Amino acid sequence: MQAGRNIPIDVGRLWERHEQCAALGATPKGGVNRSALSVDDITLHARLAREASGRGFEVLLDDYGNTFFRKPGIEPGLAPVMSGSHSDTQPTGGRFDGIFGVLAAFEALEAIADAGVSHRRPLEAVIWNNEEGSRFRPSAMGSSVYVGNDSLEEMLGSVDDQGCTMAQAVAQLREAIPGAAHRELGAPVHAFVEAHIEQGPVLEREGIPIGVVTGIQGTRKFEVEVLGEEAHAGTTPRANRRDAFVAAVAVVGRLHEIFHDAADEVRFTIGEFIVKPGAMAVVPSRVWFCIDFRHPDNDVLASLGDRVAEAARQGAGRCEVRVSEPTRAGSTIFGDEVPDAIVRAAGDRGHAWRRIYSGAGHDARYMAMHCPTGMVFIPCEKGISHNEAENATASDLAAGAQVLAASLVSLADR
Ligand code: HGY
Ligand code: MN
Ligand code: MN
Repeated sequence: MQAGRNIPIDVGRLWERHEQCAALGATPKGGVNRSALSVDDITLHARLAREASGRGFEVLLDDYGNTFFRKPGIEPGLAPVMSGSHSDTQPTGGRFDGIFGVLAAFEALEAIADAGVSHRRPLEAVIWNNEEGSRFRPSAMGSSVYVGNDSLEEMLGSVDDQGCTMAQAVAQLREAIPGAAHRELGAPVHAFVEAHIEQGPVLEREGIPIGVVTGIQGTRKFEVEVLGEEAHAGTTPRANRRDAFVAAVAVVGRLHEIFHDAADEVRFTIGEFIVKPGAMAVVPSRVWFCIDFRHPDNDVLASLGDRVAEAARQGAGRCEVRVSEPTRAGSTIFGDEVPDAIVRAAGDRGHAWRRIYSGAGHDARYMAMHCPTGMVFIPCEKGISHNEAENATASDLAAGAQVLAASLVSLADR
């Protein structure tokens, strides 16, 4: 039992890597815009792959562009204990969402190697492909495809705004990591632990460095297309118009009434709204928007979510309306095994911790369908995330990586 073994984290190395990654896709406001498998993201993968090889870790790539760095264990044939997150960001993203979980896992492998701590099972750090879903839709495809929740063929066919398919983007990644070995999708994993910034205000407010995540709230994502007819803005009377914008505004109004809850537990967001053809003197013929709906209670997810199509039809008037639902994931409750290992690791190292539920989505949601799973949260400044101002302290990053490293070793000895 090595749960109490000291595994010193190199705070400087961990911070420096965050700085280097933040330079890839850096925005003028101090944030990061690094879309999945963009040139910057592929550079990041290739750099970590080089460093992994330099440390003697094996580099593996699966058919969906998930990248793994493996430190062998005493018994190489056993299923690995895995940790990691994503390297892509939102268009106005920050320096920690996702990449902290990748770099904490990488640092854990290095720190375990530096400390000469042995472990039965292999340890792996993973970069899941396309978690944010801002270049290729839907989100969290990498982990979802890995566990068989989404189809490989369909997701490789996802197309970005420039017409590039995910299959083409994954081929570019493969070229950038020529030495990577092939990893089977769905290969068994003994346990998965994801480290992440909290993206909310609780840990900072309470002065607690470690959140032991109990679960992730469920989500349904919809795409709504309203189709009308182009017409001259100066000559067409109201009765003759099929104005897609006017119809879409009515649909949105109805949706806001339906999704309003006095308790403020429902999370309902329309984050993207496109009007076509987008010319001042033309009555719009097409509106596209997406809905991000989240709630911890699966019954509420079902009953409210099922009203989207009806609200769209009623609001659309004379326009045609199409609704699709690319993502539906119920709320996730992690079992005890991994959270208990995290609790012990935090306690052994004298870090205050509390249990916490995740409002944000994570790859851990899909890994929980595949193997015992848990998450370590660390505080972020004012709870700000999906924002270029996102911030966290080097000491909190290191505390999270330390608890992660100890958790991985204890899970890898089972
Ligand atoms: O949207 C989410 O919850 C995640 O940050 N991608
Ligand atoms: Mn994230
Ligand atoms: Mn995010």
